[in-house]
Amino acid sequence: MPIDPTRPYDENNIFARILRGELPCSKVYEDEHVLAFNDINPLSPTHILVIPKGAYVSWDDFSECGSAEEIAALVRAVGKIAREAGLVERGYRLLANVGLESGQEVPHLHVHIFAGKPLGPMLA
Ligand code: IU
Repeated sequence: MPIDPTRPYDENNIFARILRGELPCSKVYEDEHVLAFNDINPLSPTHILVIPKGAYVSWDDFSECGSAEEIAALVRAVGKIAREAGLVERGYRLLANVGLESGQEVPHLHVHIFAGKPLGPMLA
């Protein structure tokens, strides 16, 4: 079910539980503000999710309420992860779903990194 991004942050969403260490993940990267892990149901050979450690539902509240440090950390982490995974030469795609019509399923902001095959047109 797509989530409503105007709802308050759900402290028990699956990514909050991963951040608290209550559930495992296949970790790719971590720093003070960011965690990244392999998507459990990859849609491309490389499919990584990059999330802020702060409690943000989507790009909407993050872009409005996130600190400059948190925002910079997320942006820099995405680039670093892609570079370190060797994705730059062939290219990659970033995606952040926001709310109902995007199909966002998990109500904690996540940036998808897709790579490893020709990704085709942007929208179905
Ligand atoms: P979306 O943008 O909210 O649609 O993406 C949610 C993603 O989270 C999706 O690609 C799932 O496969 C992924 N995911 C995960 O990696 N681990 C989980 O436990 C759950 C979802 I639930």
